Amino acid sequence: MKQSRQTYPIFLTLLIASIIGLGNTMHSSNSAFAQYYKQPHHIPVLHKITLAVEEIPLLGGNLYAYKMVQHLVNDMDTGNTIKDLTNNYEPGPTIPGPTLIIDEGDVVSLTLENNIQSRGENAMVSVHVHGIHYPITSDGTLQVTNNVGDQGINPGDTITYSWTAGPGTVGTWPYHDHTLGLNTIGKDPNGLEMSGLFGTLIINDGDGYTNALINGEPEIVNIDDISKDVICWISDDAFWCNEAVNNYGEYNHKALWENPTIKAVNNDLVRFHLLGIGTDFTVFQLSGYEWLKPGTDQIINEKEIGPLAVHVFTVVADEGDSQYRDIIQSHFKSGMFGDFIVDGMGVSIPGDQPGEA
Ligand SMILES: [Cu+2]
Repeated sequence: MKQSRQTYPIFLTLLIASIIGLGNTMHSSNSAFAQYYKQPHHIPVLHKITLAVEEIPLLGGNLYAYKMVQHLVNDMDTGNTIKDLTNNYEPGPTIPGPTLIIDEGDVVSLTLENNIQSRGENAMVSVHVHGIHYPITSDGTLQVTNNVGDQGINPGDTITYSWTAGPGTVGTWPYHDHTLGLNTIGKDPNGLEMSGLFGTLIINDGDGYTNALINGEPEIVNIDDISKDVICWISDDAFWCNEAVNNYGEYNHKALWENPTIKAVNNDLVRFHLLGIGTDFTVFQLSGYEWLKPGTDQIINEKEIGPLAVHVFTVVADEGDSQYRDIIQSHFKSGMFGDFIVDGMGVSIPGDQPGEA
């Protein structure tokens, strides 16, 4: 959202906050959704989410993907549904899987369905998540790992996991299958891009702020003012991306697939979430841009990212064309780059889906 973006030098923010209290001064969004979902004094909600695992038919069942079946936002106390977000997601399975965006303090009840049909009974899938709190019974791993039981499901079954975004869980986190993957004991997360079963959980700061480099200065920005979140998983040979566009406090999710053309509108705040997958280290660049090393005021313009490492930064979109890329020679030569174009529309163009040229 471009209207009335406000940023605050950190010293000024602290000064204002100390005088009149952080919550009421800096919130610019007025949609009804934002009032319960994104207010600095966020009231925690219960997300009732159902994901399904489906085969991507293009490759004859060799690839799998998570699909959003339902996302209800419920009142924590009454259980009543406040909002049904289901239609904001892609209707079909995507790689990466649906991006789950919640706030610190929220609770998630995640039900997984297994719709794999081509492998008989032999296709246990699960969701194992990082970063958020959960009981050992919601680990999504096999008994050999968790010592409790196999926490996946065979075709036709469902399983429900319980997550709590307690204090200290703010961040961008991977979720992924831990039972179908190439490693039969489910212990090694590397190589999961071969199955396609991975996705992203974003836990936003309960106060609603993050930091960004604005006109060369570190600033605190309102998460409501971020126009889009771009999520790219960096495998050994491609960027697998999707995005969540902020539509007045509600996110519209779009699958961008492999090495897409990412677009934004001039001056928009764009938050990138990069997650490593596979076995190689990559060195990420976004040509012409600098950003803040997370948690610091240090300005950087490239970042090494290893398997299951996460790197998040926010930039101001600057008119013109630039390129996101992995500058490791062998990766770049194999096509690990794409355009980041800032124009008047800001509508990203998906890359190839699995099985396409
Ligand atoms: Cu993991």
